[in-house]
Amino acid sequence: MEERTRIYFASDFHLGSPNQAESIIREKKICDWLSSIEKYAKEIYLVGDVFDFWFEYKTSIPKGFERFKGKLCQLTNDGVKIHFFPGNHDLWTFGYLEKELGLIVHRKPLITSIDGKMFYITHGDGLGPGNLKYKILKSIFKSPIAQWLFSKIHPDWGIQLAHLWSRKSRKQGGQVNKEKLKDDLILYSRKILTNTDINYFIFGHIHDPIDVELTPTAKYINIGDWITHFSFLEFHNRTLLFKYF
Ligand SMILES: [Mn+2]
Repeated sequence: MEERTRIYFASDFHLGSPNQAESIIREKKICDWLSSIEKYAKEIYLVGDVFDFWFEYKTSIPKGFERFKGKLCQLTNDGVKIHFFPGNHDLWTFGYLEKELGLIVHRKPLITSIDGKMFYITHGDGLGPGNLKYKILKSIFKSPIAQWLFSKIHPDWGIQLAHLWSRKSRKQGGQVNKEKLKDDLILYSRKILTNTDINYFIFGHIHDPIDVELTPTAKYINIGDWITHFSFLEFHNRTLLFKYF
């Protein structure tokens, strides 16, 4: 068997959206993808919005995603390191994914060296200049008091409320200018480059596979999504490639 040496990046599965019947088709496809890479994968980075909504109550979690979670458990049992970056849809994880699934959860952007290349990895929401309204909203979402209050709403109501909210913001989000989001993230990346050597900035969030050369040694990358693109990145022999499943 070939040694597990390759690194993978994927984001924006949005499991659960738009409904169980459609989501489960994507979920099976994601599991097939994971099966196809498992003999090569040393580490897998899931860069946000894996779940369209996720909230860990003290004694329960949302229904669903059993195949996917089982697949992750099988991989982590086998020693594959799986990194999970909360996105703007699934930031309410409080230890269950670490404890039960063996994931490594990064609540802040990760700067890491892989095979001598420097990576900067994060979901990418609320970064860069402007977007004050969203930044305020996010600070509420991240506030322990707001999270505690939400956890006291019965899950049948709370989860329904979250789905309503998500649908509403998606309708508005349809008009969110992806070019503007991209430009903000590029500005953000360039600012980091002024004092840190990074070879690859890896973001999710925008849902399109994007690859921009910032300098001869630094690239800005959006991984894409698993709603329309089924895109992922493979890092192998010090080379990073876009791939499609
Ligand atoms: Mn997303």
